[in-house]
Amino acid sequence: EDSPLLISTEGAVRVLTLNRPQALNAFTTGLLGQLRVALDEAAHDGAVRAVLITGAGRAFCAGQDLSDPHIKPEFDEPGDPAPSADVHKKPKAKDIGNLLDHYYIPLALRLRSMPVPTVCAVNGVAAGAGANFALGCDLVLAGQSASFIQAFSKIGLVPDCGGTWLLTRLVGRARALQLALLGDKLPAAEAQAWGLIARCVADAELQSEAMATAQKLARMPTRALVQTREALDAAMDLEFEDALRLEARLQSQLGYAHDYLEGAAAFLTKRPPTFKDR
Ligand code: T3D
Repeated sequence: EDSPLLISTEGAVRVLTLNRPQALNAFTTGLLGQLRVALDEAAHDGAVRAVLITGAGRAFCAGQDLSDPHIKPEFDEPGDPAPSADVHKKPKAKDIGNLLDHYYIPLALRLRSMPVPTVCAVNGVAAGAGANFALGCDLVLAGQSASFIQAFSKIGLVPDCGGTWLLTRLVGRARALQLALLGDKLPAAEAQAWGLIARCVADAELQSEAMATAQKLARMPTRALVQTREALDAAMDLEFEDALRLEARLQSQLGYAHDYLEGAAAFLTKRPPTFKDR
């Protein structure tokens, strides 16, 4: 069988492609594990200066693979097709918390703390954890036919993979509740209008636009970009003065780094800069 994750490199951009198109790239423990290792490798490879994540086929990712043996409910009586009100026929609870502890939480933390910028090219539907994994990337581009679904409520779960944190910050409480309670499909154009994602682009241009964005980020001062992400996230929970002090602390470190000296010198001498800090 093909690998559930394709890994390639274009210049300084590491490209990760979810590759289970027959199941809309739904996350199995195998895919989740490979994704985390691939992000680790990109984080530790000094030649990588941006990561681009996308999906193969018509979907980006349908979230947790509900047929994965780690999650599929078991029934007391073999062959019982559906859970019943009868307590003796209830499905045995699978330990979903365990799946989150071992796979989703480490993956979401890894993504959020990448030492390089991350771009997501959402090429089709992104549902459940697939949507929130995409939204965890720094810049999210989506094709016009793509959509976002907080599918959790429909199967009796709460948003995970950072969804509660991300949605409230990205679109505010009212829209976060609308998405999370109803679980309806939000088309990419609306997702852009809501501020859930950075850009909705024509399907035919998605991959080239996302790659151009990742290549542009890869040429920029990586350390400053990553500290910008950290400062923006921290600012949501800081008093104004504390945000000013955090900015000053980061600036005083960056001010001594190679990239600032290079950036300022290149500007003053009217030549293109070459950044290298990570
Ligand atoms: O353990 C835990 O659950 C904890 C972790 C939770 C995190 C989560 O992500 S929970 C949310 C899980 N995801 C979903 O509930 C979404 C389920 N999928 C859908 O609602 C729909 O498939 C879509 C709206 C995403 C797309 O609809 P559509 O009509 O374009 O495609 P389809 O026909 O429904 O799906 C195509 C195939 O993919 C189909 O297989 P088949 O019939 O051709 O053999 C379908 O079963 C399969 N597929 C889609 N999503 C999943 C899946 N198989 C396994 N798991 C899926 N999540």
